[in-house]
Amino acid sequence: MAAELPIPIYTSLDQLYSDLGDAANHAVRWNALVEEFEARFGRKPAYIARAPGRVNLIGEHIDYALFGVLPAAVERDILIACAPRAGGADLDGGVRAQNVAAQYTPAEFAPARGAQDGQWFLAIDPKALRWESYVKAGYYGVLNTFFDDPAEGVPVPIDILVTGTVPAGSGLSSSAAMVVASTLAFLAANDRLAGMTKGRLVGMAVQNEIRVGVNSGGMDQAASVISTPASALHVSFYPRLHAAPTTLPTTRARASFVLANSRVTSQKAAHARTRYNLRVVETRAAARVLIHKLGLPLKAEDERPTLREVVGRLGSEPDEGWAPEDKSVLRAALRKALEVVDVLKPEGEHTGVTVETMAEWAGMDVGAFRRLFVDWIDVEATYFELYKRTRHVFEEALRVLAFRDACATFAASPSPSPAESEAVLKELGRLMDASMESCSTLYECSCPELDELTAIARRAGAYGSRLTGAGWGGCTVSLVAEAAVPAFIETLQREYAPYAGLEGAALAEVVFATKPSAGACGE
Ligand code: NG1
Repeated sequence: MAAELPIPIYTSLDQLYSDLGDAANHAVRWNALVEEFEARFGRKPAYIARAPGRVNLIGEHIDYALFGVLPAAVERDILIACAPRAGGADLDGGVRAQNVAAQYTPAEFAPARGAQDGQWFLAIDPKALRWESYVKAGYYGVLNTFFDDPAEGVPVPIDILVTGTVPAGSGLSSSAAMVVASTLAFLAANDRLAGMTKGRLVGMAVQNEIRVGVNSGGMDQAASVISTPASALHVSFYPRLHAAPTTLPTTRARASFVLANSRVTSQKAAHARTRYNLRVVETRAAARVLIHKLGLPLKAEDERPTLREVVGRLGSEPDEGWAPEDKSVLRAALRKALEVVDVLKPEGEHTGVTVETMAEWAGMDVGAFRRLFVDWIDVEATYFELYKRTRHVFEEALRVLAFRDACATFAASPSPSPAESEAVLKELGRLMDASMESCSTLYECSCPELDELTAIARRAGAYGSRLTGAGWGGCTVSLVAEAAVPAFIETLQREYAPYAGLEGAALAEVVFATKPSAGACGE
């Protein structure tokens, strides 16, 4: 299966970009990076790591509840050129990190072992996030995996130069692309790439992105590492990482996914306490409450279950999990879960509940509940929206299954008629719209600009339009008939106020059709 394949290593760009047909354009960027590296560090890079950003087609904010999602890698990517540096013992593992973009100032750092615990340490301040924090997050994975035992030696000193085309804070996951590319660069420079599977790289990247202050699920890292051209990737996480390419109907039904940047930067890390991480806590607390209220088995007193596990227990899932391809059992259990989700609705006016109510509902004492859920990651809220978040998660998980089914049925048709093409696009569009509505009203991860941009997209003829990624800013993704793309972009330009005056390359920077692309690799 896809996650068990090794990381591809290419010796020429045609091998990587052949499917995309534009190796030549990319060659200019890669060559410029090599020259810049030489100019700055006085020698050629030994290796270039590449990791793409991703667009999530459907399945928002359900990866950390361990439900399957459907992202695709985009062509925009992060490249990291690197080379080990000859040096003395004082340079052990030292890093000179530079970024081609001038606003990201150079950094030098070296990992150190804690005097008490002997654990590797690199300073990352999640509150004042700097670009090299993502480089450090990738480095942590390599240090802890390959240099844990002092007998394994020390990492080499290294110079790295980063460049990228994934806009930061746009919901296209530049952060995961940075962490994945950085992990790859440190693996390569330390000669530890041999035998590394894609699944293992995903695991390392997910664990270490948490160091940057966001308790993310594994969707972005999986999409960045495992994706294949022209497909979306169905990624599921329970009971283990599983990834299956899903053929999209866009080529045969002549449609495109168009990305549009709202130009509101999604401050995911800065607002994690009241947004992203709070959602993680709300879904975990809801899972624990459901287990108690529905009389389902609890594995340990201090268990912090996920909503996916609740659904499994409700459907009597075996320990080894349901077969990932058997969607009918999961679908049935999700429907059953939706029938009982009302137990999370409080009486009275407020839709949310306090810590005291959650503790009571979970059959726990307030102190223990607070320690387990509220003090676990730094979050801030008076009311926790268990009902709304849980309803979104269960319904969105069902929408992902329906989206996959529609893609699979269409892919199985040997020569689809125009009516079949229209029908599948309408169905996917309907699911995308429903997902947007739910993100906006139940999950509350949209913002006025994203609501407006998706409404304009629908008026401009999109089959469906939704925010992609964490939300609170960033990009939308719309499904649009191929022939209608130019007119669609024009309408967005005319009607969405933040695009006023944009044309040519400046407009193409914020609105563009995307082709699903290949995952992380090295050259
Ligand atoms: P973005 O903000 O687009 O990178 C984040 C999480 C995902 C997922 C989505 C919401 C990170 C690295 N990624 O995506 O795991 O939870 O939000 O679906 O934090």
